[in-house]
Amino acid sequence: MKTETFELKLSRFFRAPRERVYDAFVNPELMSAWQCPRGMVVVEASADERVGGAYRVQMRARDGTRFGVGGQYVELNRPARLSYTWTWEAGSPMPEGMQTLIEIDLVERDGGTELRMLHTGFPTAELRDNHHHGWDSCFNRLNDALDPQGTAGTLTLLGNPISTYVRTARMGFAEKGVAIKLQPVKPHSPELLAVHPFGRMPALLDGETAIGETSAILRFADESFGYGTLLTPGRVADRVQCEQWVSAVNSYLYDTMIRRYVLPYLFPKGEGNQPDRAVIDQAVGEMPSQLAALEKAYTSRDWLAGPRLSFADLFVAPILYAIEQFPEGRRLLTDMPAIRRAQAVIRQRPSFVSTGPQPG
Ligand SMILES: N[C@@H](CCC(=O)N[C@@H](CS)C(=O)NCC(=O)O)C(=O)O
Repeated sequence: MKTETFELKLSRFFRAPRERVYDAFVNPELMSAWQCPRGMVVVEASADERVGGAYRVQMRARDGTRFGVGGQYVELNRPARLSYTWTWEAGSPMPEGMQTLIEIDLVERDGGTELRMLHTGFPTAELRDNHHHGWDSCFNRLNDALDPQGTAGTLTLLGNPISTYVRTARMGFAEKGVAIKLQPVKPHSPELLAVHPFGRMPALLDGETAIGETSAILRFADESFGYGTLLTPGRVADRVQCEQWVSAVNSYLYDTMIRRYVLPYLFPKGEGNQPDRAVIDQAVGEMPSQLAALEKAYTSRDWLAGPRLSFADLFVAPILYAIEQFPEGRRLLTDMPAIRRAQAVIRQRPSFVSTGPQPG
């Protein structure tokens, strides 16, 4: 009796010639650049480019676990088509010895290449879906490697550059040295709602993968790129501090200092289109105790959580900059020497300089 199997069909456009896309499946150096999902690295790739020849990819997760996958080339028709078997090795999260087949067609289109993949032979729909997520992430990496725009060809951040949360996310990518495209959108606009279910900014698109909420976007940036420069503190105590400040921004600091202080100045809704004084005055009344907590945290060093920059500083710096643009915020900060010292340091960083709000 023939048992049912499941198949996966994917297609993806790359701004690269067919030969180059074809090489991505047979050239070990290029295979190393993309044949594992984001957050992992390929530690070894080999390929014997002939029909019946073997290829193998070994990848490593952040916790050090290694997974191997490999198979044989079944058909090699450069640069239009190739097919190969795909089998996970022992120790991988997929069933060992499960043999599937991958067929790739490469079609020239719009000055680039459309890749069509058919991956067949999955024993369950769940395994097919796991591979779908995996391939989406791998193709994002392939795009990073092939697209003349690099990562900016794949990563689009949706949001208004004036938003402090958008600046936090942009600073995170800049700190990681990862180029992104910024797509200006309005809160709750259809384009934003299509990516972020609550219509808030920023939201990120990595190819077809959507991510909302600034801390999730920073987590994605931190763990997917640049292993050498983590924005998450290494020590548990510092990680806890970091999370404490991120939560404080999301729960109180943004609400007081931006939503009820800066925004009423920027988008006046009071009588005669003037800033609503009652709203502003109430927020100003809450600011000294919040700033005092930050002043205390910055007293012994320039960073909020541990010996170097972390998510926490990326969340806080754009807010402090924003309140300083208005009279009460500027006045309150004159009494906060530790905050001013620490802000002077972070404001020197290219990530801060390159993400400043546009004049007007
Ligand atoms: N918790 C969200 C908050 C994002 C947020 O509130 N962004 C503001 C812009 S700075 C926004 O979209 N505001 C629109 C609104 O409040 O409806 C995050 O961390 O990303």
